[in-house]
Amino acid sequence: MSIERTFAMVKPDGVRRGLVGEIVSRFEQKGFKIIALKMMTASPELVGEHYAEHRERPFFGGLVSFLSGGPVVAMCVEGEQVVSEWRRMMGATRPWDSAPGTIRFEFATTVDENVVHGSDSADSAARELGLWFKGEL
Ligand code: IDP
Ligand code: MG
Repeated sequence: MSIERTFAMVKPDGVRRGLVGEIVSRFEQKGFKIIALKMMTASPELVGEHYAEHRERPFFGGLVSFLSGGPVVAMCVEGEQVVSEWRRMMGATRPWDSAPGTIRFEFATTVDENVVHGSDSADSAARELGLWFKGEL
C-alpha cells in the first residue's frame, strides 16, 4: 500500500460552469478521501508561485490572471496512488489528447480552460499542499 496525498483543484472555469459537484463526486465514487476542501479566490502571487515552473512560458501571464480571476475549489485528497490516479482521472493537459471518460475529455475543449488541476508528482503535491493549505492540514 502506498497512501499518498495530492493537491487537486477545480479551476475558475469549472466553478463558473457548475462542475464542482461533478468533480467532487468523481473522488467520492472512486473511493478517495477528501481531507480538506475550500472555495477561495487566489491572489496572483499565490497562483504565480503555484505555477512557478511555467514562469518563462508565453502563456504564464494569461494563466495567472485566469486562475486568480475567480473562485476555485482547492482540495487535499488522500488514497492509494492518488497522485498518478488523479492525473489519469483528469486526462491530458490538452483536452484533444485526453482519453474518453476523463474529466478534460468530457468537459473541456481548450488547453487554457481545462477545468481541473492535479499535482504531477509526490514532491509537487507536498509543495502545492504547503502553498494552498499552509498550516491547515
Ligand atoms: P497540467 O495542468 O496538466 O499539469 P501543465 O503543463 O503543468 O499542465 O500546464 C499548467 C496549465 O497551464 C495547464 O493546465 C493549462 O491550463 C495551462 N497551459 C499549459 N499549456 C498551455 C498553452 O500552451 N496555452 C495556454 N495555456 C496552457
Ligand atoms: Mg502541471
